[in-house]
Amino acid sequence: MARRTRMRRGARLVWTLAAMWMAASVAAVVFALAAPGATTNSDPDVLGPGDVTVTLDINNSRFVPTRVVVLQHSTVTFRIVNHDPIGHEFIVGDGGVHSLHEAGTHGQHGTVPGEVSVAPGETASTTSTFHAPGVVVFACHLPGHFSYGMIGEVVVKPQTTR
Ligand SMILES: [Cu+2]
Repeated sequence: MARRTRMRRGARLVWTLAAMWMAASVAAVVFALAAPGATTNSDPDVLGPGDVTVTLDINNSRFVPTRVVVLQHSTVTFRIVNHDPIGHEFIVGDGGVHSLHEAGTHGQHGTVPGEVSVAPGETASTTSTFHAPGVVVFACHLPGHFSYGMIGEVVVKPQTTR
């Protein structure tokens, strides 16, 4: 009986410490957001940081726009609106991803983040997170579409501090 009480006290201590640690973490995050040096984005043409949504239209086998600019560490949901009477796909990723899809015979996309098929006249969405600054290409790799010019870029800008 006494032993069980002791164990309960021990468990309570662990929970108290956990609660104190979480409270300290929240305080640290709030401080970081408010402190000078916090990430800001004053450029209306640059999306992010955080979760953002971008709508890309497909007209006559072209993406519109062909350029999206985001701050690094942004998670972008691409909403792809296919206005064409034929199917397309949206694939965003590094060179290896595009080589694979350009050479391969993949069918429908939709399970891998950053890859989605879009049926004629339909809208589809996929989400991808961009951490490293640089340029990440998006494209459609249905036969002939890439070489026709169904390509665009996500420009990932480094986060700056004020
Ligand atoms: Cu296409």
